[in-house]
Amino acid sequence: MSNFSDALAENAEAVTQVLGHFLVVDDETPEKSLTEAMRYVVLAGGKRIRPFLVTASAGLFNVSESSALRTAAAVEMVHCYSLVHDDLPAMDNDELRRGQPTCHIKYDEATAILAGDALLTKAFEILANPATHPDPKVRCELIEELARAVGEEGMVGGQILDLLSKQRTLDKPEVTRLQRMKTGELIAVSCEAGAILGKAPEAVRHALRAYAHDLGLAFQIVDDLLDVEGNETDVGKKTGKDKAAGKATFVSLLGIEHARERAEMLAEQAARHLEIFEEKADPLRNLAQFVVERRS
Ligand code: GRG
Repeated sequence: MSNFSDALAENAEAVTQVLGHFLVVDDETPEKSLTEAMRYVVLAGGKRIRPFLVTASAGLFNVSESSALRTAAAVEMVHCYSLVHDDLPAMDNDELRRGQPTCHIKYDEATAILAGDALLTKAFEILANPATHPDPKVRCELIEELARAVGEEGMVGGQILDLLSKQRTLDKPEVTRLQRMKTGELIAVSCEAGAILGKAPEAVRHALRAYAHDLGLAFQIVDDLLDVEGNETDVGKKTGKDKAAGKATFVSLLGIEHARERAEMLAEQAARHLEIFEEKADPLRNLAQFVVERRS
């Protein structure tokens, strides 16, 4: 697994450089505090799992490094926006993220809202640029799929279900649907992005979607486990929040042991969907294992 950690770190470094290149602070402008806040958010680390999914899936289809990294950076910007808005007082009201003060604590609430908004829109600006892919149809499809994954049918819809879940305890199918929307759809589009960039046929895309579906659920179960078993220093954010909020999670519904077994089973199942890619999909197989073994 240490080779995989190196590969993840190397990819994270490459994506971080591209992110930095897209967000340059112009000291001459009065609005520079907004760019500073955007940089603070995206350059704060994080595991960069979604960008890894983009570049690993792009690697299956001989996509150029520059196309893959630009798309990976756009996806990470959307992820970072969601974290900034999720941490706001109106949502989860968190003060720690990736081991450092959340954006609204470091700056202020208005700046955090605007930094999130600007990261979301910047992501689509990057995808629309011909430097991301010469074929406008490919760029349109990337934009459409990402927008669908993070809008009301996906991440934002999942977030409202999550907020509403404080009023009523959800059952297992409801929690599964919520999590699939809130975290699963962005993970799925990250996997599919490589196939879109590589103009891959539908059967191949179907296999990647099946992998991503299982991976997304495994990821979320481990996230729930970390909320119960992890500590603030390792996880980089406050833990024990789900129980305090009285929220139904995979852990509250299945118990710790069964939740862990389910996550491991899903990661194995995810890897089985990759057989058609043979050893070229090893980075995606290793990621599935990493997701269930992670401690942060
Ligand atoms: C506010 C529009 C809006 C959406 C919020 C995804 C989301 C919806 C909120 C994030 C809050 C959260 C803790 C969700 C659970 C799963 C998750 C996305 C965890 C964070 O992702 P990691 O572990 O984080 O990949 P890093 O920091 O490594 O990038």
